[in-house]
Amino acid sequence: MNMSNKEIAKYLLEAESNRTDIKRITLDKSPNLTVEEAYLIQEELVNMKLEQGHSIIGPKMGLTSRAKMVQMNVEEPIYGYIFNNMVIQDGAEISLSDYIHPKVEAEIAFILGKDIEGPGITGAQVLAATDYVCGALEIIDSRYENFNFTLPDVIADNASSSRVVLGNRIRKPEELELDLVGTVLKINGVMKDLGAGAAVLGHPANSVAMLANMLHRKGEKLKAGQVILTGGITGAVQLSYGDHVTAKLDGLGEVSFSVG
Ligand code: OOG
Ligand code: MG
Repeated sequence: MNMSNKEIAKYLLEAESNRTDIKRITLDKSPNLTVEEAYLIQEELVNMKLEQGHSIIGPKMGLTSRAKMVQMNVEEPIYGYIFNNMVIQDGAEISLSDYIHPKVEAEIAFILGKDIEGPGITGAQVLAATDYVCGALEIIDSRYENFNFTLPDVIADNASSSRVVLGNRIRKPEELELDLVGTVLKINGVMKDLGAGAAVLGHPANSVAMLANMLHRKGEKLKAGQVILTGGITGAVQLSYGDHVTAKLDGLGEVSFSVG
């Protein structure tokens, strides 16, 4: 039985609001789903969130590092959208009961000073258009059982987006060598994963460039003021009750939250 894009988007949104996992849509609901169609479902889902009164803080990239591609068994970068109601304050406590099966990953975020419009955008152009960078923790919470999905499934599901914690040490991009930013992800003081900015497509600015070029295919662009997550440097780590999560990024300080 094939459902319309709107029906699938609604089904995914319901799983999110009921905090119940669902089988990936390519299993039975939409077995022949293509990447292009999956982005159309994502567009419906994004529009439904906008209609609910939420606003976009920026698009995000996902599956931009080898660590993430290997972990999720998906070989291509994707994008999704982060909304204002997904932002958690640095140091805050989240409640495990608000999620299905959340995981956390450490990232570098870009805050744009100028619009960036593809095609043909390079990392250097991105750096010139960026006002600030900061460290971030992204909480992902796939709506699919056991985070089991194919490329079109995860695109339709807004790239597993759930929450983001932005670090409060913001820096000008030229003050750092972003590819060399060492990153350590710790839970309750125990190191869970580590990496450097270069894990993300060689340099996190390349991730924003790829995003601008992908958005161009839809006639869209990145806008001044948007906050862009460039994708997990580290693999994602499952969250449990009582966890205190910290990411340390060289030159960008610490970002943290707790799980209650
Ligand atoms: C998809 C989301 C990927 C990242 O940073 O790689 C992502 C997933 O792994 O569920 O946000
Ligand atoms: Mg991410």
